[in-house]
Amino acid sequence: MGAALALGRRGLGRTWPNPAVGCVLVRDGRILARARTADGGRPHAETQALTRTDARGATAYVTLEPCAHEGATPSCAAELTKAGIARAVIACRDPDPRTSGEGIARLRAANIPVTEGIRRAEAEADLAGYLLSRTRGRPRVTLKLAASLDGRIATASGESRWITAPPARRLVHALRARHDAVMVGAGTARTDDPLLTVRDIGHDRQPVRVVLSRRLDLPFPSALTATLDAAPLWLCHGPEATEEARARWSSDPRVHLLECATEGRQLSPAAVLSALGTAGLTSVFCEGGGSLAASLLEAGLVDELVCFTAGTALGAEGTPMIGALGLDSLAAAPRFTLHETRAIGPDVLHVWRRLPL
Ligand code: AOF
Ligand code: ZN
Repeated sequence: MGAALALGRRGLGRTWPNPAVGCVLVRDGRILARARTADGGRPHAETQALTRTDARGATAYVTLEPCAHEGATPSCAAELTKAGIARAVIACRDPDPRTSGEGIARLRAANIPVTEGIRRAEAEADLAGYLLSRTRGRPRVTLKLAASLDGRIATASGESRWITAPPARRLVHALRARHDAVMVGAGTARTDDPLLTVRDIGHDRQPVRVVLSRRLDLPFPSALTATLDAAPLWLCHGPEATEEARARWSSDPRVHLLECATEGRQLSPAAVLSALGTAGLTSVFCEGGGSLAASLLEAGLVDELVCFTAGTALGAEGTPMIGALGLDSLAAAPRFTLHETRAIGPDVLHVWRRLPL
């Protein structure tokens, strides 16, 4: 199951809207075949592993319950049965209403013994994005913050690039690659003119780039529009976006517009995430700015915080990494538990998670 989990993890950011599942077929203590869900979500892990070996009498280790629904191709539960496996070991159940226990029931009905729950916590952590999108209709949200040791992301003059060193920036690219999408607010898109692509780590698949702009008044052209062939661009806007702005952006088929409800003077973070979930995203890596970070935190929509801290101080006049939260008591403050601490070159990484995942 460890091998299946490791394999599944390699599919993160590549299989949406489907989960990144890993499957290992074993007989007499030897691995016969292994596979993960293919890029784009099909074929499924089990189907692929089965094409690589004669699995008669084998034990199938799968990180997610095999699917039970028949479509253009038979279900994985049916494929495993047909292949003559002797036993199945499953880490966690699939909440997809078409499967949800039915995959396991079908295997058992075919007299295949099933053991479930092996390394469940790890599988649920790896598949958290998919599980959340199925159970709550929204992608998992990772909020990345990179700041000085006094929590500032820019000087008073607005200088903000390169607070952290190259090793942290490389890790950020690896993290982008493991998510289905990278997301920023309009302010960041305007002031930083970012690319939001994965670069310099030998990666071949780009996450979707999501920009929130209530009025759809983003600068044009920009680094984002110059790189539309490299990675898709999805713009979340409010009902107040003018016809002219909508027409300008929707004239390019590589740009996808999503209209979302507004809440006061900004887009509703819950509405944005629900639109992104409906569009198939299972995980989003949010890279700022401070006001988007604040509105996600305020709405209780941050599942993981990835904080890079650099050994520098920018002072009270610098821009804080999180905007106003409007808290009136400490008890109302969002709380996270520490998951990981690591030195990254000269910087420090803290990963915080909201419990339960
Ligand atoms: C598996 N193995 O590797 C994956 C599964 O649109 P479809 O037909 O591909 O079905 C999508 C559903 O398949 C998805 O919601 C989830 O229930 C399951 N994903 N199942 O047996 C896999 N990726
Ligand atoms: Zn399947």
